[in-house]
Amino acid sequence: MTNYYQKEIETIPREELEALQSERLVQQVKHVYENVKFYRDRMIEAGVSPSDINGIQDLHKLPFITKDDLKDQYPYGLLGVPLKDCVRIQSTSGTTGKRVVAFYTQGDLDIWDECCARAIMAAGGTKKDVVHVCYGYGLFTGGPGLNGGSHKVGSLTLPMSSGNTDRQLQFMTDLGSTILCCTPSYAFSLAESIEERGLKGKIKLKAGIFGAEPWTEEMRKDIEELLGIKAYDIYGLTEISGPGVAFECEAQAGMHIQEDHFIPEIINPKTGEVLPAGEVGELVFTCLTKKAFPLLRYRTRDLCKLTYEPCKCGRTHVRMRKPMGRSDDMLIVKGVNVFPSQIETVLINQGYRANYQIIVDRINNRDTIEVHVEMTPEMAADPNTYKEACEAKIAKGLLAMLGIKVNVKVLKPKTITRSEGKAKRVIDKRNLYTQQ
Ligand code: DLL
Repeated sequence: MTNYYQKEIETIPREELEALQSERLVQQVKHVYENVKFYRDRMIEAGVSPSDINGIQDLHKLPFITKDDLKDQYPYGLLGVPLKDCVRIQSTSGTTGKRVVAFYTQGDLDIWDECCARAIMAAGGTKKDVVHVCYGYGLFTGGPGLNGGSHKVGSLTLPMSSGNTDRQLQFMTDLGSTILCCTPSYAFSLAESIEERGLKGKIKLKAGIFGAEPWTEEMRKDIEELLGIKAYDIYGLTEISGPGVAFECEAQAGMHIQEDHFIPEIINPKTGEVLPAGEVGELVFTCLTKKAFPLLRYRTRDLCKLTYEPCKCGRTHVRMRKPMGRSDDMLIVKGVNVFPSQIETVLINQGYRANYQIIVDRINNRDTIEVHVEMTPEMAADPNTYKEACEAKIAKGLLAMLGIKVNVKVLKPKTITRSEGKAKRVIDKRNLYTQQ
């Protein structure tokens, strides 16, 4: 039996859903035009006024907003309400130059929690469950999002945060956790530890809600088998709220986008043209109900496709398939967003030149990241240069910049192959995205 948190809205006939979206869009456009100078200026520039937006059929008239706009408007330029009405911020993982700070009113948090509650119930969650949340807590949205969702469902919530495997396993076995929420890589790592310690008979897990990074069907199978659970995918991004923008139901055939709150579009990333359903392109979101940080036509850079085919679970909301790649150069390593430009900044600041390579792999379902960089000829000629000390210093700089541990290899000058065209800086051996 399908388990819903808000059955009426989750299974609403599409015609009614579209009418609701139209009504909300008209209100939202008015809200941002009146309260956010950035939107007003952009709309005037594009020759659109709120009276031109009479429903979702007019969405395409609005200009796009990009991550660069968020950077330019940092920190308060996109606020839709007075700061005194905001109660929380969250921020993107491990970045400095590209940091996004998102604001929430209490109402925004309630909606976000409801979105996560829908995801938990779609994974079979009830009041009787023990929801073990080991996404990071703090600025990252994973922990707070699933935590809030679990409270709404009424489940017992374990706010574990990430790391400290011994403690995770102790609580999991002692308190009988039934639903595990974390990145798929951490789920795999926990599964391995459970096996190694012979704890499989002691765990009561039945489901997992895994997201925040790309993962394959093969990895899903491995985790399901090792833990004896059903593994559900969950998608979201800080800019739009956090986890729960879309979630998988028991059909495991794409993630339902919560269309009463977010309108998705798929566009050609080069031209901005809106593409018909079923075509692969960049995913764009318009927030219909968020008040503090209301993004309209936000370009996510995630490539994917949508299907409006009815789903077996009875939910009518459109489904997105797993993201199939990025239209920018962002990597997600160990669940953390990493831009090659950040790595370059650390290297250049420490006196290296841009002769470097980033090698990312997933070995035994665990991400690894290695940076190879050449010494400058001056460093190589200096008898006081110690390779190991240089490597340690770079690794420290990268840890501070990215928040993750990176293996560093400092090489002799001229050892990294020079390219004749664009330099191939990133070698991602993971094959995380399937292209069909
Ligand atoms: O990762 C929010 C989140 C937390 C989602 C917990 C799910 C679970 P950001 O750090 O802002 O937010 O990163 C957002 O992560 O644009 C995608 O590229 C990627 N991503 C998120 N979920 C998935 C997923 C959180 N299920 C960026 N599959 C997004 C593939 C995902 N990629």
